[in-house]
Amino acid sequence: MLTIFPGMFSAYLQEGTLGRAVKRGLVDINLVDIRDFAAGPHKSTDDRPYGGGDGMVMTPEPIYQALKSVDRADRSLVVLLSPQGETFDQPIAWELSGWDQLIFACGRYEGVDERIRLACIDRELSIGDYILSGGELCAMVVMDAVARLIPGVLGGKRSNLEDSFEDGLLEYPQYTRPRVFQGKEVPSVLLSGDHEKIRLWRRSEALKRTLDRRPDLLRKAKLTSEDEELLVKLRKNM
Ligand code: 4FV
Repeated sequence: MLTIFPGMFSAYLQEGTLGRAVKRGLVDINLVDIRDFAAGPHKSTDDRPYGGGDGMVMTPEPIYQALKSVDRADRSLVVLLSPQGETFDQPIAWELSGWDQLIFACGRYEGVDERIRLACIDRELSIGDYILSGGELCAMVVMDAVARLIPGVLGGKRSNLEDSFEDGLLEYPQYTRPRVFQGKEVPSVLLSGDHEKIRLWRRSEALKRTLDRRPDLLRKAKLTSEDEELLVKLRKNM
């Protein structure tokens, strides 16, 4: 992580899936403070934009020197998080999980000097069409999605292959104890022990939910002939 706020990552790297992955040595996180590479008494990392206008721009030199300070693995990719980037999604998470090293450049202010983009950045990613105050949260989002795909990070048998978007569909509804909550029962099929019936119900629910909420995903999803049959029934009952 190349950032002027390394402290933003500390707590996140202690907790949960990623914290465990770091403790188990499955993922190695290196926080590089760009300000350590800034010159001058104030170690400033930003300046006014040429051509005028509001806000400040991150100066290229400190970012460049911070990047140069990183020991590069053979298969290493430099990622800039910015609203101008490609929209991040699960297929991109899989792609990124295939690299040995990901170096995230976290912008602040109005963004980074364009020459950093041209000189140092391999991939530019956006986490969505809205403006945040910095790239750090975006880097955490991408890092979290990628880390889950690293073998062993999700621990033992738990596979991420059932997650939403893995096969392009939204995930089916999940239930756990108690059997009755506020008068609402768990669908009986889930209590039947009939694994084939449960598998079919879950697939149908995933297709229904995707059809209702994200029909755009259905066009891209890998659907089986069984899925197509289920969709015919679902569309009939809509
Ligand atoms: C952003 C996004 C994002 C823009 C200016 C940081 C901010 C500030 N990055 N997806 N959405 N970045 O809003 O990736 O420097």
